[in-house]
Amino acid sequence: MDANQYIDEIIQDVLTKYPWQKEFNQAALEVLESMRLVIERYPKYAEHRILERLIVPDRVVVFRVPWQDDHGGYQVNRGFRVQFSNALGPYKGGLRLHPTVNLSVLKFLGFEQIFKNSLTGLALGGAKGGSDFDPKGKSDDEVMRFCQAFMNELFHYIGPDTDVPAGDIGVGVREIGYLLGQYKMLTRIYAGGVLTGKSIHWGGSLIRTEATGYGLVYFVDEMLRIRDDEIREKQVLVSGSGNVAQYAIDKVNHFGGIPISCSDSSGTVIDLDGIRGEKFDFLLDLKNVRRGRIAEYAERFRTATFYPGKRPWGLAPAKIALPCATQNELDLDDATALVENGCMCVAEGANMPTTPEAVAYLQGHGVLFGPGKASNAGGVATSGLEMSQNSLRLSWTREEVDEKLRGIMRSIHKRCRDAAEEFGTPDNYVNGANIAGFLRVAKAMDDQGLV
Ligand code: NDP
Ligand code: 2IT
Repeated sequence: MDANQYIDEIIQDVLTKYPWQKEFNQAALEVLESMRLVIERYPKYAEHRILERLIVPDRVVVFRVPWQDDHGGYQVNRGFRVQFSNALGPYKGGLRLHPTVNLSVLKFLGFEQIFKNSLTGLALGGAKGGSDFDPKGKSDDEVMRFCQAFMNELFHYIGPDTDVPAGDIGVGVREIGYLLGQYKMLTRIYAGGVLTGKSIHWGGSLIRTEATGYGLVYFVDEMLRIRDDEIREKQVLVSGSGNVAQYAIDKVNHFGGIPISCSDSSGTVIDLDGIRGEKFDFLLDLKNVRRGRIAEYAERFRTATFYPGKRPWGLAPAKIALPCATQNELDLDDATALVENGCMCVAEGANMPTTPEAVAYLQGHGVLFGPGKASNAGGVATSGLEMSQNSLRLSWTREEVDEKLRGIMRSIHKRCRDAAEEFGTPDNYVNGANIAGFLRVAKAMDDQGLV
């Protein structure tokens, strides 16, 4: 068995089958490249066609979502759920509401979720879903009617032991509330464990809201320890200003670092004085309550400057960069600017925010690079902890959940480093995450026969 030839053939097959699924192909190719090392050592996984099976979702559900706007107008969106793999546990992964959502985006997210969930060490399969609905500018009532219409179809396919959706871009506690309400109406069952990211007042877990951002910074802390370094007093560039960005900023402050940027799709705010205290509270209120634009931050605080249409990466020097908005938001030019400005660590809060060329450049210049499927796994890991609490009918304290989250991030970091080292590419967290994530899933698939 020539491992390289075998992988080349699978890559060719993926590329010719779905040339238009750019995001999925990008995510699949990255994993397949890491698999060259694995197949050489485990030819049995090639004989058993584990990779060919893993790149095809178990199933994809596509449906119509009809809803009524506040003016009585009829609206229609597309709804999706990609159930990728349940080798390790029930399908698990978020729902994204954004106009750019399509099958390619959700397949990339569902595929990465398999490896991410495997890395957590919990019993979670991989899935993703969502809609091309745009929540921007919609009233609460419109969002509610949309969520109800979305659940009218989705409820057939989910359940606490079947498939457990959660939040992602455009989906937070408000949307999860409307979704659970409709699930209850349709099934007459209070199955709290069917969704995670619930309000802490009715079945949610403490720390789930904070978990992705906190986990990301715990992961960065582990990476820096390898070089006998720490976050304290380092300037940190953060993109995005949603759930992940907010709590990454919060945790950077806890560690004594200086978060100096945040952004949204209209531009970037740089605040060299640090986004903290009253300014951090303003950010939370602006984005979570008033749902306003980030430019307002710079109108309110004189320490800040707003750069319309710009991403953060070249705007100010920083040792650490945390992309926390969306896919492919940090390209080769951005990576070059980061390195020129002395950046030594990039960790992904978003899913696949760094383009492949940028990843190669950063790794080639000695920058510690944490891929999202490892560094942002704290969110789904805490979703797993929410499911455990729902099954136990108990709630753990903030401290208990936070401690478990930190322990999980530590062990993910160790799994990545150990696998990277064992397979001959030390310090390469991309290979480490792909290989460690894959080996657990592959063993489960093999144990469970040809299905
Ligand atoms: P939110 O909806 O809370 O925030 C998204 C942020 O990213 C907003 O600031 C938004 O700006 C910006 N953004 C979204 N799309 C674009 C775009 N196309 N171009 C520029 N900016 C954009 O989402 P989350 O914080 O939950 O998610 C952010 C990232 O983290 C995503 O990649 C998600 O998949 C990933 N992630 C989320 C987890 C979670 O638990 N929520 C867990 C792990 C990963 P604007 O408001 O202007 O659109
Ligand atoms: O990308 C992700 O890991 C998430 N959006 C969180 C998924 C989850 O089930 O908590």
